[in-house]
Amino acid sequence: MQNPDIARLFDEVADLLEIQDANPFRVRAYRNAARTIRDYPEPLADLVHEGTKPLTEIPGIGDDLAEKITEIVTTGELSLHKQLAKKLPAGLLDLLRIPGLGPKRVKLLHKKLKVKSAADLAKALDAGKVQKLKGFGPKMEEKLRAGLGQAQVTERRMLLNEAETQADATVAYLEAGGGIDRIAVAGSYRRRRETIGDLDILVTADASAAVMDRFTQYAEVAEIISKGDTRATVKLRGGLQVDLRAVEPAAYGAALQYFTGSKAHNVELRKIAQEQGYKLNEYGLFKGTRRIAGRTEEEIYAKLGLDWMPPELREARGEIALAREHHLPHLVELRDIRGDLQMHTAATDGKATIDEMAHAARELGYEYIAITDHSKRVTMARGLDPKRLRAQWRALDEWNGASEGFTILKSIELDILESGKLDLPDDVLAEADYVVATVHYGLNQTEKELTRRLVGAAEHPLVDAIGHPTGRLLGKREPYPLDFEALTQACVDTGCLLELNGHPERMDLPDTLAAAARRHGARFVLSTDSHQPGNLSFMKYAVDLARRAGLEAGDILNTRPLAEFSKALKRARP
Ligand code: DGT
Ligand code: CA
Ligand code: CA
Ligand code: ZN
Repeated sequence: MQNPDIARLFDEVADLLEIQDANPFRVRAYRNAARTIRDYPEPLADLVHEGTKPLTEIPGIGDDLAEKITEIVTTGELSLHKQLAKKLPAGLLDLLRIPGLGPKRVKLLHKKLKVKSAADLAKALDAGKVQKLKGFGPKMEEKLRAGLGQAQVTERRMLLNEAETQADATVAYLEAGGGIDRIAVAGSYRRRRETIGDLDILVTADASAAVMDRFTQYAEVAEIISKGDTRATVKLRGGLQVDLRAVEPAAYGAALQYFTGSKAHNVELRKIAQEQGYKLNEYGLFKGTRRIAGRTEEEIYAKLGLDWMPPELREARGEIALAREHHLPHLVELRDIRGDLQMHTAATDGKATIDEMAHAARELGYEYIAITDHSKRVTMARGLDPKRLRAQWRALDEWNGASEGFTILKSIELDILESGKLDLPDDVLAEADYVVATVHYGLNQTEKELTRRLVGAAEHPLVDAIGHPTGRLLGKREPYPLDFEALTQACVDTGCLLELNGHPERMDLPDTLAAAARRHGARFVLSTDSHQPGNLSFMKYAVDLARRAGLEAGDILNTRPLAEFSKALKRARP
């Protein structure tokens, strides 16, 4: 059991409890535990098996949760989860995957309309019953209709960081068996999409049948879907499907290219090959029946007159034309990043102290960070009022005075209120080093209202950046309605930055919007929205996102040394 699998079980327990009207504190305890476990840097299964450190030393994990984690790791199941699930119709949990439906609404649909499945919900919608329920209305009805369609066509996708945990563990397991020459995870995973449908693993091996045997014996496998001598497909316990293919070394590059995709990129590429009198498939590039390339991706692209393209760009969004003209962008890399511009501490909804966050950031080689706790409107997180914020800033002045070679910027995640006003007065904002403004409330306003709020914030002289600009939460909440072009224009005009938030649940801005903003001349910052030191490693996902958007280091302000970064901020403009 990997950490994400344990976390998912706890999340589902929280959902089940909430649908069954359990004590809200109990629900919260499971949700918090799920989050902690998902972000925990070491596999909990190792802790359980090796017994080096008691689980209860993990913040937020008491005796009861520790016992449940041990049960999950040792038996692969959680009896509480089973008991709770037994009390409800099986289809009810599926409803939670529909955007807009949380446990509260699912509970109402179940109680009032006897909805037990997606099919029931579709019927209730058609009968016009749903919009009469309290808290639903015609707008929600429309959203559910759209969500229902989506949920039916697209199966559940896994967040990139969870898929990465599974990919790393699976590859390590396969390699430990020996006999593998080359191994790569291709597909959307290699393209670093923010969600992953399934994993596509390629190997070269002398005895491929033995590799397939080992693969299907992997302890994390819940179901073997198919198995042959050169190919097998399994489903892991967490629900993720994994394809494993063995190929000959002479075709490895061709297979890697083909299975990396995207499909749209491959279709374009195959057309180019045909135009030049070649045939391209997963076995190689062929002239008649003779294979003229296939060992590496580079030689295939080169034979077609193209530069090698980073997988992140292979979405048929113009990268092939750029590769032909030798004009591919020089994509930003993780090592270009010198600071992290969004994180929370225990002063609001984070888990660690300023010192712990700073220490961890320093270990990563950063030169600076911004502490961006919430402002007061976010009461759920005990957001900071001017008095508490100024006290924090005094502490930061002291910290900075006592340290060398590392700076903590005085900052705030400033709420843009429903009215469009900012949550803190200008005299406070003027004392900050960096301000990132975000929207958390009034998300059901119209596009016009939301656009006015965000554009207004971008135009404010003391707002340096717009954080998680679309507000999407992957698999949970759709972006709010927004005229993104108007926001981009305001950012370009005023020098306001757009944040690429690399928290795996956000990945916001989405890559296509970030690419569009770049074409308009916008500038960006990368951040993790960390709530504990372990989250700071999410920066790699922010970089993934930036690369998919075609961003270079020069487009991103926190690739610059502190003095240059600060000078380039809007607030430094004369
Ligand atoms: P996913 O798994 O939904 O996150 O996305 P992918 O891109 O990993 O898609 P997947 O697993 O269905 O297929 C892996 C790659 O194999 C895909 O990116 C391109 C290639 N591929 C699959 N089907 C086709 C096809 O019909 N035509 C072409 N040209 N390539 C295909
Ligand atoms: Ca895939
Ligand atoms: Ca696949
Ligand atoms: Zn936020």
